[in-house]
Amino acid sequence: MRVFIAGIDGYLGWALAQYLTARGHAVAGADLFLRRQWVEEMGSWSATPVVDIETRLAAFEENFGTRLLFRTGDLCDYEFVETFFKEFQPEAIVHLGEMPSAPYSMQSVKHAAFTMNNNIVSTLNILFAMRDVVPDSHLVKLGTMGEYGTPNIDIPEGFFEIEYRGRKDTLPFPRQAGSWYHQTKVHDSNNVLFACKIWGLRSTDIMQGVVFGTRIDEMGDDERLLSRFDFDESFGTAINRFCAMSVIGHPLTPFGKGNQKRGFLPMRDSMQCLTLAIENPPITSAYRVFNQFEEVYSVNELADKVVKVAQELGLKDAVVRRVENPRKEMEEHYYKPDHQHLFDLGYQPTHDMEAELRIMINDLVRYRDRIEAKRDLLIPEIRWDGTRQKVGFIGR
Ligand code: USQ
Repeated sequence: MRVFIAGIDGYLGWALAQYLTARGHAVAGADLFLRRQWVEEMGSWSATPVVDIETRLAAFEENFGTRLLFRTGDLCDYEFVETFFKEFQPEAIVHLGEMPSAPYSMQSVKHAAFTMNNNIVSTLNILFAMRDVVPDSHLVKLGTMGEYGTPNIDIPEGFFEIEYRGRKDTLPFPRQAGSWYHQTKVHDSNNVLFACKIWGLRSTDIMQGVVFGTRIDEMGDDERLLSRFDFDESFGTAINRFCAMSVIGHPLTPFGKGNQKRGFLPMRDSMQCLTLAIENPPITSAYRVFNQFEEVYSVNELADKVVKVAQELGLKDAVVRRVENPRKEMEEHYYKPDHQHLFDLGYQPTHDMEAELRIMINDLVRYRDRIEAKRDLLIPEIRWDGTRQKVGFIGR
């Protein structure tokens, strides 16, 4: 299948290009290297060294025996998207090309507006280019479990049946996003659903949980193929940050009570699930929603797991110390999202989180100096109330 990846230089995009190519798909992709710039703006860098795109592409060709069709360009530029689609004629389009960080979007009106524009317009351009160039292709759009928030009832996969004043309907489940970034994903979902309705497009909206991991097997021993691995407060996700902290003896930092729950999945499961969605498109025009995560954990449970594995690996300074929560979010809540659709397609979860953590921590020990050099960035300072000040320790 011809698969176009928007955001192919990013954390997931670069891994997905390898995963799909290894399975015989023809992959093309675009990127403007904004992720590299945003992390630099935060004063940080990836723990794993990220080589320039030419070196990445050369490594890809050496390892996979085929050259990626890559173009540098802005998904907010309609002409760029349309021209690329005309040239490549994708059968599947995976949209990973968005600004993915909640804290980054919460910094200022400039950052919130940039995130809104970048994410919503890029998706809109892809939808219009699909309509006009490749109407039979299938959009696999990366949304987020964070669109739902943490309601006090079970979370279905996108839609739910409701009866109100004696009448019944199936409607999109209410969204309660917790950051300007997460709000962009809600707006995207509305736009994708609408485009499917009016133009008969096919789309899978992936409500993905928090991803963790340094690698997938396809990367082998070639350092140039490794994913980027961010650990700063904006672009590092919770488990990834905890693993980075454990290797330099920095306390792991659950926010607030640490009982907030999320769905998590290792990068290798994210690849498996995205590929299942790509290889099993809806037959006819449809907007379908997959909740994509492996298991639900609280942040405290994760921190404890990371400490356990780190200590087993000889990192005796790994400890947990909760910090003030810079976000506005529920720290204790009900959380029960459904996730059946991917299992129906054959998803086999990795399950062994400790094995994954061992791989990650071993990888990161090699790059300890790069994490140590940015130690000062581990304690967050971007607060949801608009102020900016490092949070303090509050617990064990
Ligand atoms: N958290 C801590 N300590 C930390 C970092 C985070 O307790 O040092 C907490 C946060 O307060 C939050 C949870 O861990 O309750 C998850 O935070 P996160 O930074 O790992 O993830 P989040 O901001 O939700 O965003 C990440 C990705 C985003 C994706 C989302 C999926 O950056 O692109 O959409 O995960 S989900 O969380 O399911 O919405």
